[in-house]
Amino acid sequence: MGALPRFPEGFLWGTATAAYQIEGAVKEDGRGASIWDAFCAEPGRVKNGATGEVACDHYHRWPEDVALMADLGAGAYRFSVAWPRIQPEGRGPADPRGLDFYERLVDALAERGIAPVLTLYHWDLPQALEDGGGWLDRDTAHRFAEYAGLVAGRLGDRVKVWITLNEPFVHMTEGYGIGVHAPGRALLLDALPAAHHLLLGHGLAVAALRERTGGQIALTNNHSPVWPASGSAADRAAAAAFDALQNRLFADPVLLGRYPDLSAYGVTELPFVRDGDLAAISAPLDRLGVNYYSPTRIAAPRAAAAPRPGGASVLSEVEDRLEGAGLPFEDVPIEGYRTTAFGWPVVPGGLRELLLRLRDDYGDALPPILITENGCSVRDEPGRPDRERIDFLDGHLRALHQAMEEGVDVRGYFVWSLLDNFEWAEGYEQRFGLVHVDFATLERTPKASFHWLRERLAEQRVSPAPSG
Ligand code: IFM
Repeated sequence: MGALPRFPEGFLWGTATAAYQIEGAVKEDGRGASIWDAFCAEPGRVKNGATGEVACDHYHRWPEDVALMADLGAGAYRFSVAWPRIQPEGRGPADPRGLDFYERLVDALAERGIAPVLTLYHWDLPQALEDGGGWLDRDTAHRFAEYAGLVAGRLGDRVKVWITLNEPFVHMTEGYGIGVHAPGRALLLDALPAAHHLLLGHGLAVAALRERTGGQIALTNNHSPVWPASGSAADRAAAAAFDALQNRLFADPVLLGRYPDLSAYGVTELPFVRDGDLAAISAPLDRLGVNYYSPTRIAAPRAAAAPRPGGASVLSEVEDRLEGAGLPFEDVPIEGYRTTAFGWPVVPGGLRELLLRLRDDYGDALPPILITENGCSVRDEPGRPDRERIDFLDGHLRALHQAMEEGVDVRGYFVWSLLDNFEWAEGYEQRFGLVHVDFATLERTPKASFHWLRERLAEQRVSPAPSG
């Protein structure tokens, strides 16, 4: 291992977090309820009954977290704003206390020379909007643009990059499609209007942001190279169908102004799309945020579902429902790679493959890319060598550099995550942080990967590192 190849001058190096996963203080300073507060309160939804009520208590400990970033030598920080802190009911005037909190954070980052990269929506919809239909309701897109305007009205002069949405694919499928995330709705393909309204919200927010900021504007998708399980025509068709959902549904409308072919799902018309929507959705972007974790391996669905061993866990119920839904693909394990604590295969080359593919598929329509999330969960404790995370980051950064050498325009890389945090339905079991958090005492302890990255960032700044 050792020094990384040299990345270009001005490349943004940062860490990423999200409001509900770290802030806590869910009832403080007028914050309204979010769909995640409601979801966590439902028994059986989140492992061990965990909630984001305290999380990392970042709402109070943010100065310590900013100091950690400065110590790391990071040049940027990607965080998200909790919509219910700004508009507790999802509409109407902003609560100044919410804006004050993020203003203090942004100013403290600037004092340390850390560029703020602000995500407006990382899944914490105000519950009041969900009560009115959430993202299934077109009005939520308009409410989102209103909220974007309020945040940009206060911070438009200071935020370098604005990301409208984080991973709308995950939000739609897990939140509205199969219900393992908030708001816990299991509508399968009837969740598609949520996809369109998220995209419309993105497009309307871009317009609201452009009026109020000269900062760069982006959307973050999570992308995954899709590998057919075999060379058979059936497996290749299944992989193409899955690709349309995971990679194209939230990228084609934005970059190309049209929806991908969803006929494999029996979807040939999208009655909720109105005239002018696609023009709003495809407003030019300055950056595309790409989150990468692993490839996906896809096979044609089995003709008859084999009986599933084991009890009726939430997950097996979901899988049974999916099998019954007649989807045109089946997710199959990737073998032959090490896996993270989550069980995700570690495939650094998948990042290069994905970036080359985005370039080839979208050509001139592809804006410069920011890798807005990449990282892994490790079963770690302070004092452990944290070798797995170091290997993961080293391998992925080398693969990223390779893709850049092959001509993909990437301008930054953000490790998920700065801190161990609330990992959604997994509660606190999956630890993604460069910094260990003891959830009993909230003490932060930088891990070996933090120290490793600090050294690599220092090398990038001070001397030309050997390439190759
Ligand atoms: O923790 C999540 C994050 O909120 C969105 N992207 C993937 C991460 C790891 O699962």
